[in-house]
Amino acid sequence: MVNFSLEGKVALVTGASHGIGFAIARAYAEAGAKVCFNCRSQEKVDKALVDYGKAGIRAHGYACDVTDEAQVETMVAKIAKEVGVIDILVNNAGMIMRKPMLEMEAEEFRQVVDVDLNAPFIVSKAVIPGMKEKGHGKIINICSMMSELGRETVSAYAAAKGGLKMLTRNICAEYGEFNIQCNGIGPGYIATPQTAPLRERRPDGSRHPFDQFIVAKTPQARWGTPEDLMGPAVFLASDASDFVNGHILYVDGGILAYIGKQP
Ligand code: NAP
Ligand code: GCO
Repeated sequence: MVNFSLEGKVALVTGASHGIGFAIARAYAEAGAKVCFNCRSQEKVDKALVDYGKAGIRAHGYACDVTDEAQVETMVAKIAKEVGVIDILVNNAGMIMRKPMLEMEAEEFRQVVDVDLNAPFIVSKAVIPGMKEKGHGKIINICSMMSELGRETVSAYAAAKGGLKMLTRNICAEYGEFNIQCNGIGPGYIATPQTAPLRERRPDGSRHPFDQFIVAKTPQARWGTPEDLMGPAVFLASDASDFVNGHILYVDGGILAYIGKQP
């Protein structure tokens, strides 16, 4: 029988105080995993722990800036001591800055790349030794439509998410022989705080032009929800995907397959 269970596995989902990360962590708990998450402040960790509790999940929360190698190494060691050696890592923490390149400072570009690309390298590098020792591991990088497509004002984010697609393939290449599978999930446009500005109603109550654009570009004619990502995330974390490696699974309602509705 195909095994989708995560019973007895230790999962770390970064940046999972809410949004996509929270939904993936919830799915993992429901599939039997021990769930760990981080965000940047203890205050946000404490608030998220209440939210996990309300969802019936006993999560383990850690304050950790994923761009800080020392903090990441400390967090991974604490998890190993308090919960167990990590079997499943989801590099979910991310940020976006929407500005035309000519208005973006180089430091701002670096900041986005630091969170969206350097941090998945740092966290993966911290957890792979434990996975090698255990003889198995699952790494899932949260990529994006921008891993494949450009769009005005998101140069740093697209560069980082494109790089994250290739980091995914490189981890597959280097650690596949140790029974570590590294894949990506490429969400389409998902209704979370990150995309709230793109869905805000106009003062006259009409829908945001970008909201209308995305619905026209999506064959399923709707924004995705964090819940749409739960099943794909469980699949890629489970034994059912043991021979899937270096793959980016797009969960986008068909956007990448579609030229867009004729106006
Ligand atoms: P979100 O609402 O912006 O949440 C981002 C999370 O990342 C927050 O919990 C934040 O934690 C955490 N984070 C940011 N920088 C961090 C750092 N330096 N260290 C630790 N945690 C950090 O994002 P979302 O919409 O749920 O998206 C989650 C992931 O999916 C991101 O990688 C995003 O790029 C990707 N994605 C989103 C969409 C979409 O349409 N929403 C589509 C494709 C891909 P704090 O609580 O500390 O701020
Ligand atoms: C944007 C959006 C997108 C989504 C997502 C799409 O400004 O275009 O924020 O980048 O976040 O990455 O897959």
